[in-house]
Amino acid sequence: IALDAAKKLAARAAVDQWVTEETKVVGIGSGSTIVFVVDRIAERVWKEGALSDMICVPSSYQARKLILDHNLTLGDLDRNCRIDVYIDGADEVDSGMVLIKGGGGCLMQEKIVASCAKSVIIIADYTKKSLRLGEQWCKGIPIEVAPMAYVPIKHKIEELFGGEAQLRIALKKAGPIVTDNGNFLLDWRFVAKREYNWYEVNLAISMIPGVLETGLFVDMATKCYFGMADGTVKVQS
Ligand code: DER
Repeated sequence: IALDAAKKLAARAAVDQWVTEETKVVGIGSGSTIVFVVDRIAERVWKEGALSDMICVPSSYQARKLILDHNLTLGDLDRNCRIDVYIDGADEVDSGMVLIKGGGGCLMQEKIVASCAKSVIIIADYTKKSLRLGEQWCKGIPIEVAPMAYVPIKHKIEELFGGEAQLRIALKKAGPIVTDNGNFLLDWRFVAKREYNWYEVNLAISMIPGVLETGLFVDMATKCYFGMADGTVKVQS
């Protein structure tokens, strides 16, 4: 089946499993797969008259617009910081459920909102499922950095862990990508053959002055739903 159909299968399975009448606050991730999640929630709200007074907390301007465009109730962490379930995509999921996220450049807000949720549900098509990080996703691990510090941070990461960290340049704007938070992004292409302890890598990179957040989501996912090429949904937990 087509990738979008696989994404839709994963999204539907996750929403129907994790968004119930008891769900008061749901965190909405960013990217292309999450669109199918918001579509399904809206279908339940507007076609089935279900999930009344449920609040959706966005993880980006994109997620915020999705919520508004579907006339769902918009919330924020100021008023709704106890989130029942956070649903989001991923760029890659390894066998230990370590995630690479940030392909869409929203990793900082995604990690913040995810950290406020009781359950973190990841949805993806089959191309995101790997044994080892880097098998499928070749664009590197996104890292959100203060604009003034991207060069020293780049050097520090390469000294510590090898590989190459590249400033993410915009396609439809001259110059670097600027995130929703006004920061730059480095994409760190790590050494594929090298054994990394991702927990330690995440900590070490996070401690470099000027690093706001990494796209390594370690020990954060509760369950992952993969839409498979044969039309089935595989659940990893
Ligand atoms: O940028 C992000 O973190 C997105 O959630 C990404 O990881 C998944 O994007 P996709 O659903 O478009 O593949």
